[in-house]
Amino acid sequence: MGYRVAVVGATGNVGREILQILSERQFPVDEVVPLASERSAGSEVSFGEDEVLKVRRLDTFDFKGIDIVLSSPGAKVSAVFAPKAAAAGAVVIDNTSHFRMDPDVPLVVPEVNPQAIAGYKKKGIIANPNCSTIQMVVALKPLHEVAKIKRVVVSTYQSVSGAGKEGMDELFNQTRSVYMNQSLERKKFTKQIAFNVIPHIDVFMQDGATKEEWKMVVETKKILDPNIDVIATCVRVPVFIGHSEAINLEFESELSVENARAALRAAQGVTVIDHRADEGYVTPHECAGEDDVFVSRIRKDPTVKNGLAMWVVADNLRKGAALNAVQIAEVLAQEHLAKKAA
Ligand code: 11C
Repeated sequence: MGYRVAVVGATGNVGREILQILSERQFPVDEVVPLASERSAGSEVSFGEDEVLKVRRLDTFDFKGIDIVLSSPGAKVSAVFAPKAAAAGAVVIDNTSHFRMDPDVPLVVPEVNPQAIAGYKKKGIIANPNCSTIQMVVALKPLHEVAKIKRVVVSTYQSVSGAGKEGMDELFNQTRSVYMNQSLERKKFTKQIAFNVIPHIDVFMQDGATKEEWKMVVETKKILDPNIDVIATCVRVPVFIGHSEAINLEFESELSVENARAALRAAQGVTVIDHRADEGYVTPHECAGEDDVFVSRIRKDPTVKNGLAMWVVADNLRKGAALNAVQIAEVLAQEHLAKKAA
């Protein structure tokens, strides 16, 4: 016997990827229900190679009988429907920022803190972290285990798909307009994104950081270790899929480049491609469609005691969102809802 799974935000970038990954990984489903706003209801989405599912309305849907909800609408939508779905008996794995810092909601990356999943019982909700945090903590965890990390300085190079389908359309349309000598339309981003970079993702906070940067700080502390200090600069770049991060680490004790590479090579969900030669590193273009977090350019940071620098890329729609959510559902199904496993 399998599970009845609802996918909320099924027509968005992440929702479509969730449907694809559920099918690819043969998650044991009896039924999959795609849900979205009234505007998208009635449209069709693909599930696997040859199934087409009709999208239903989220606002009037009755979650009774649904076991797991994989959710990726806007944060305001999650705030309203997730507690209702949980009250009806479903476990909600929510991809929005709304519940992440709630102490009664676990924030989970299965390679890093799978034990936290048990906390779902408090509210029936598990939060999926922000994409830029997920790929970073997957790469930090194996290093933190061998030589405690004290401080992280990270600069991100985030693709436009993090801003949804409209973000991808804006990059495409602006690029075309530049080549056609037409005026550029700007809706989603605060500045021109074609042939540019924008050091501004999400809203500004009081201290001058953006909310995206704040998320990387507080989410890393919640998932990995509250004692790690993090400073982030998050930048939008004209790349369609794949977030990149230049990370500088300061450890409590010395960690050689060789031992760091060995720890990362042994870690689940990490691929090390690190040759000091042309093409001996991974770019976002190459990681699109891949599941792993890729680590390259591992080297000493001689400007601090016990420092290392590295380059980390991952597909933000897969490991940064949909895949991480499905992996949480897999652990939930195998270890917590086991009575219903096929
Ligand atoms: C971006 N990281 O690239 C964001 C998207 O808190 O889940 C995901 C926002 C979030 O724009």
